Amino acid sequence: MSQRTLVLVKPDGVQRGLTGQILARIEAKGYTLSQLKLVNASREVLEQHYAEHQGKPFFEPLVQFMLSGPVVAAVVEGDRVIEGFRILAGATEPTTAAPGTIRGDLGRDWGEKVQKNLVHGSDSPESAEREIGIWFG
Ligand code: DAT
Ligand code: MG
Repeated sequence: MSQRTLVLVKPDGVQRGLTGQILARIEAKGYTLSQLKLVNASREVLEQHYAEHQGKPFFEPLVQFMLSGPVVAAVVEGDRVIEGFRILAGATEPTTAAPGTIRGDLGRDWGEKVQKNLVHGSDSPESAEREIGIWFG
């Protein structure tokens, strides 16, 4: 069944010039980009987006990182795309993300409090609809 998910290319991905490669992997997999924009996120948007992590020690560094430069936000569509994009992205920690994944091939740890792990992908249909609403209204 066709689904949609929210994908973000985080500030590290945009700053490193990896947006094209990341979007190309999504398209090569056969998923469809249905909405796409480059945006400087506001603190309000980020606090809503990361609401589940409020109160955790990495929350404020994470918000600061996400405010550090523009992000690319996309709505991506396809059968089982929510699960499929998370597999394309790889595990949260770039160092241990499997080779062949976006985070495993293009990311690494940088000795900082925040995981600069290049991309975000929604983790469930409920999260996807909530996050698409936050980023695209
Ligand atoms: P994911 O992005 O794989 O869905 P998540 O939703 O658990 O991971 O966390 C959101 C982001 O927060 C993640 O991409 C990087 C950061 N993060 C998560 N856990 C962290 C930790 N223990 N230390 C530092 N940053 C963390
Ligand atoms: Mg998550």
